[in-house]
Amino acid sequence: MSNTTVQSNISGPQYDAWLGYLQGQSGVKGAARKAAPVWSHNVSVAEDQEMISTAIAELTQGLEKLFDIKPKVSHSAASQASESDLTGQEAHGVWLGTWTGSEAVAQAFSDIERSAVHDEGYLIREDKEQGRLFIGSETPQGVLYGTFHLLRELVLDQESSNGVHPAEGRLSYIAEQPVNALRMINQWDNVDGSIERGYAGKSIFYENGEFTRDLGRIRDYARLLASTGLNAISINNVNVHQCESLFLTERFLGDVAKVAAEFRAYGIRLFLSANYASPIEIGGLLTADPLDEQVREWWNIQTAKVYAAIPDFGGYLIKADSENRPGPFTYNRDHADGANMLAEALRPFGGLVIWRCFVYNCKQDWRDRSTDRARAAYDHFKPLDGRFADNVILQIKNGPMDFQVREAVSPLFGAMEQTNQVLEFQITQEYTGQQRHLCYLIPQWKEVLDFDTFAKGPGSEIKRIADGSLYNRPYSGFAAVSNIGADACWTGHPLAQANLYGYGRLAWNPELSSEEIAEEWVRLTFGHDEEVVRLIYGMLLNSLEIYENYTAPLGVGWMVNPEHHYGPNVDGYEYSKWGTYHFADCDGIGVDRTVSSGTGYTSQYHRENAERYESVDSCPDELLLFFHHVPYTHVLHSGKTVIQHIYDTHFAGAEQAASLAENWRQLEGKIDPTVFDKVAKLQAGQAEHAKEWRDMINTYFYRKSGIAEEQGRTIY
Ligand code: GCV
Repeated sequence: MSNTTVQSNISGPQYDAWLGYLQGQSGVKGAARKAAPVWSHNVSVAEDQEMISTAIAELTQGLEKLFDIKPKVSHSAASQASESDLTGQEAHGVWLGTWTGSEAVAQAFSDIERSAVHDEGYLIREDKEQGRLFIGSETPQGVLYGTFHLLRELVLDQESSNGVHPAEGRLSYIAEQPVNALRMINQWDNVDGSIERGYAGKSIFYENGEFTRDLGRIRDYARLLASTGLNAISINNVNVHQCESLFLTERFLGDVAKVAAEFRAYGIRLFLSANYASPIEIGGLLTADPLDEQVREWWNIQTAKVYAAIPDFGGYLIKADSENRPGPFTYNRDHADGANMLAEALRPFGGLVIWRCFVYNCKQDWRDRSTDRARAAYDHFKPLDGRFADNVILQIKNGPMDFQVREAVSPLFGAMEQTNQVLEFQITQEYTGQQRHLCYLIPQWKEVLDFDTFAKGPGSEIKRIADGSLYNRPYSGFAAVSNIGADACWTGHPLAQANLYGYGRLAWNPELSSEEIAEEWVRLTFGHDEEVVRLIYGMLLNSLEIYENYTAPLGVGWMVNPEHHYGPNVDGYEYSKWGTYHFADCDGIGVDRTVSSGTGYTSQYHRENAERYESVDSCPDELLLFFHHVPYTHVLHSGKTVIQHIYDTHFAGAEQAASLAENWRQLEGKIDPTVFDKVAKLQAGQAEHAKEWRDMINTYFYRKSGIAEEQGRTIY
């Protein structure tokens, strides 16, 4: 898969993921191949720039796989590509480049067209009469994104065998601009080779306390990320241990620089998670107080060393005062003090501090009902609005708890007008089946993005806070915890690749629908056999609701085994210190987060949402137990009682999980046998495990409530 001299030694079905460039009707070798477009035989380039070279390598490799032709690549000076030189056979071809680097490309678009895109945005024009295609951008990065877009369109074009020439329908003119500036992925990889919350094997970055030598695998990952439009990565766990703290030092900086080079070729900027207590742990100081001059100087010097090794280094990602990690609280300082100290060190180099807001009391007393973990991020950070330096971005998880299958959206979005913010999702399926269960997460993320905060009246959706437009912030965007590992198919469950792909596509354009993304991914990955597309597409789109059905009901969350978080355990976190309770007793269940009788969390939302959540009558069913403690006999808007809803969804969910397995079995013979077998096993396992969930949850609530299931189905 690699296009450089460093080759990864991994291969196998699904290693290419969505970049397999399948051709023909079903993507099966030997199927009818579409005729190669006339322009595909020649590629002209006038610039000598690394990312443009990457774009050419990707383009030639893609065209070769798709059409079995080896395009001729001509490198020419910018002026040579003028109109008079475009004659004969050479007049057909692809021209790619930046406005300033390639005259031919610049001339292919009008001033108005060019001014409609900037920075990483790009334009594509196909001139069918002349047999030419142009990909242009202000930046080499934009040219690379345009190239991946072209290749994607060429694969998706293969579907239209119904008389419409694909290029007419899809290609003739494309203008694209990313909606979010920062489109980042966070690795939770440790230098010992393990991955916190990783479900796809060991790290591709590290083994046994050292950086990997398999840079080819890292480059292959970079190309997967870039092909979806991602442009930033932090390469180590936010829980930074002693050993990874040394990434900022001579011990590891050379290795970090090598990894940065692999990502740079694909336009991806490298960040490091840093240990807030580094001045003590690796600097030999006695304090990490952000206002201490020596501490500030230590960060300034260390940061300068990092930039000497990696001039385009992105900056630091910080988890501080969170889950036993060190932070400014130790010195009676606040998070603005801590973040601004690092911002000062990074500012001379154009670096960013990405400071996480996942700050809560993880040593809570379960008897104390007044402390509410959901409140914590807002309570800590809202008072600091306006105090953060301009190169600090707060990274806020999509919900106030922790990536549950259903929880409310974080009220911190819409609460900090004067602060840069990045929205954090979790692609790795910590609480959503750990890549053993199928759970296509894009619909969940879409709901978050489309949520109206009413921060500046109607139309103040979270996507407008994440993209910086609502508050006109200089830095903003998306971050997400990666779901990949050294597994040959990258993601443990082959269909979990759709979440990684979808995350990148959504970060580029949050207006894409879950359906569009699913269909794209299935066609790119499995080809165009209509039965294959229909079945996998259906499986993906139903999977989140199915998972929610047989797991934690009505937004209550957390009914999982402690620590590893896999499998049902209703009271697993009920008497613990983590602040994750459901308060089920013999009469009812749920957390009262109202102002009138509970923790007052509802007041953290703007009026329209606060009122909707405060009242049990207007609170949406799916979040009822997140906001209210109600009797089991409470009647939902659906007309069912809470207890019957629990029973019904769990019976339905287990049946639906069985039908996912059944759907997949219908694909035998139509999918690569290794992938078929792997997914068949996983789906059979999910179906069995869904029964376990069903029976544990139903039995628990039947025993607690003593209320019989209306249809007399088996509960133990
Ligand atoms: C990296 C949850 C996870 C932790 C994770 C933490 C975080 O608590 O279980 O593994 O730590 O979130 O996001 O920092």
